[in-house]
Amino acid sequence: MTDKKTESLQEATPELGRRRFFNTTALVGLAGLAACTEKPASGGAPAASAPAAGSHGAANASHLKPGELDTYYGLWSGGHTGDMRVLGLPSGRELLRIPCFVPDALVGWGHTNESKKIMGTKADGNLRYSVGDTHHTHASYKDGNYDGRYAWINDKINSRIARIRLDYFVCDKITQLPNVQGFHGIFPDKRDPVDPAINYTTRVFCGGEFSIPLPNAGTDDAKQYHSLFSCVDAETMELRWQVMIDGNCDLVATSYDGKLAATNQYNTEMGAKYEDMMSAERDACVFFNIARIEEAVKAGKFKTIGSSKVPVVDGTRAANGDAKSALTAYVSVPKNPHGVNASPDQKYFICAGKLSPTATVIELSKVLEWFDGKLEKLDGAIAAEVELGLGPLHTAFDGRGNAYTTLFLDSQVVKWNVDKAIAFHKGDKNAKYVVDRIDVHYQPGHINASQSETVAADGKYLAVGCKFSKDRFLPVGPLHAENEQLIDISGEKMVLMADHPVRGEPHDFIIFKRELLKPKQVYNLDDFPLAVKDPKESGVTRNGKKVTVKMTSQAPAFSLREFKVKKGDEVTLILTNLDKVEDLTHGFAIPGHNVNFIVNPQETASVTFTAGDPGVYWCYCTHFCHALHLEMRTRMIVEA
Ligand code: RUQ
Ligand code: CUA
Ligand code: CA
Repeated sequence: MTDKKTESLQEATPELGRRRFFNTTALVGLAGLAACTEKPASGGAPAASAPAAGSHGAANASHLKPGELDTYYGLWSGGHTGDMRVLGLPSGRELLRIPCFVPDALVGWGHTNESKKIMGTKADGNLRYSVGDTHHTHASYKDGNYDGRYAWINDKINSRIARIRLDYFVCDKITQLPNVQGFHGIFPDKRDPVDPAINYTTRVFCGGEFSIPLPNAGTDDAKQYHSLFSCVDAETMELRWQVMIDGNCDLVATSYDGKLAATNQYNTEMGAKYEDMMSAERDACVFFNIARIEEAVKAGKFKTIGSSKVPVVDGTRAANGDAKSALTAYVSVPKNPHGVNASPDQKYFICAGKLSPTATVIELSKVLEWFDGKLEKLDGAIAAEVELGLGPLHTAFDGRGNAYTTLFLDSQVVKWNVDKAIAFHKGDKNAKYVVDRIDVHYQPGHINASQSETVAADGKYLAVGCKFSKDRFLPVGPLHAENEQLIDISGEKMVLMADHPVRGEPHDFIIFKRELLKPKQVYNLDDFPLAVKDPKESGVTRNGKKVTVKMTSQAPAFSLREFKVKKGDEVTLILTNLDKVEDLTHGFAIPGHNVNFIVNPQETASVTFTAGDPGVYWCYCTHFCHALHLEMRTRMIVEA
């Protein structure tokens, strides 16, 4: 491995290894940050601790005995695969992939009529989209902790938000955000800003990263583009309102009192080229006053854009100069910040610097004071701005006052104490805010700790999403796995516990106690309008060229041993799994007809296809269910 100290620009040659390449290219964007090529002296940074798995403090072992269950669930975004992954932690074992935005061959997502309806189809019945790019996932809250109802996940490409039911672990709704491109950050609120009885999530906030003309026609003058910050109703999944802002949105955070949401902005310059996006010394973290925005919507102070009916309020700087009526507040943060994260003590949002080697700690009570007209300068809400290292991206918390920030360029995680950072910022130069550093492998992006962004942050495990694995796993051709590392944070020093290869590109994740979920393992038959509740209802009905085939499955047989259709028929096949036993899933595949899907216990699913050439087609169960699984078949006889 190359030395992980930052390389100088002169060393940028085509032969450079990836780590070197990354440091040097990123440094082009760090012009003016010469001082930061040294490790920050401030805070008395200890040297990086060597990976010391198995040494002191490794109380959190990641290797479970056979049959032993994990103590935490992890929800991981799946990246290009457009799904959510469910992991058991600390083992890191992948338990399930929940398809959302992209078809999935195991469950038949994007093939069954039910899943196509959720994903969205064109007029011809085909899927509107079959690609996705999920980045961020967060779950619903009650009293500041996860309540196990829902999780949400974004699709950056087509600006869609998907909701996952955490009882059945399935995606049940997808909404496309109007007039938004590059939907990136996502965060549910944690309670209502006004009604104290609503102490749980009712809104989900979504940041639009790419600014576009609104409506999207005409001008190539990027200065006139805007981004929208959207609010989606957590239950109906419909848009409630949007805010038009200056600059762009990136990540999103919400306060525990429900009053504030915020998004960091790396392009306050409104540049269309990346050089332009880095021209300003400071960008911003823009705060949204939720109660005021909703009052403005109620009072009719909004417009709509294009064919969308969603109310859009004006959150631009020019329209919000008066604190006492402002809907938005732009706190300045250094050059091109990245993640913004809410500390579990409910007091701060922390913006990671990215192109600046710093983190900015913003005090929420001060932001509220500014909105009340009691704080003269908004930047007075900045409680600390301290150096951490090169390329800070995201921050997690242990509930003991410490923050853990990924340093992309340094390939490290830095543990730092928030109160001490504030003291240091106030002038106490003896305040040693950096507690520990650990090398990770390599170039970490997202980071999260067990229960991190809840009031129940427990400081046990820290997962780090390393964007490059390089030499950590057997080579498998040009495409490398990413490396997700698990770190024990129960002690003063961080201890590296495990490497896990993951298929690209998971981005973000949350980790929470297993007791918070109450998964159901058998569906309710009545939840499916098309359910075939009795095998006796099985059979074929015809309406012109439209044919409906109803069938049930009970191991090891389908209720129909054969069924007949005619060439060219539009066949809708409805299958209900009448087995009630946990873990008894059946599959249904038809050769030559592009059909394969599963039905879990008491589930109903349907597919529609055109019957092909005359002949016999053995439909068979694709999911091992019984000793006679191979015999579990039915014949589709297609007549001329
Ligand atoms: S972003 S590596 Cu899409 Cu979550 Cu920060
Ligand atoms: Cu039913 Cu295999
Ligand atoms: Ca910028």
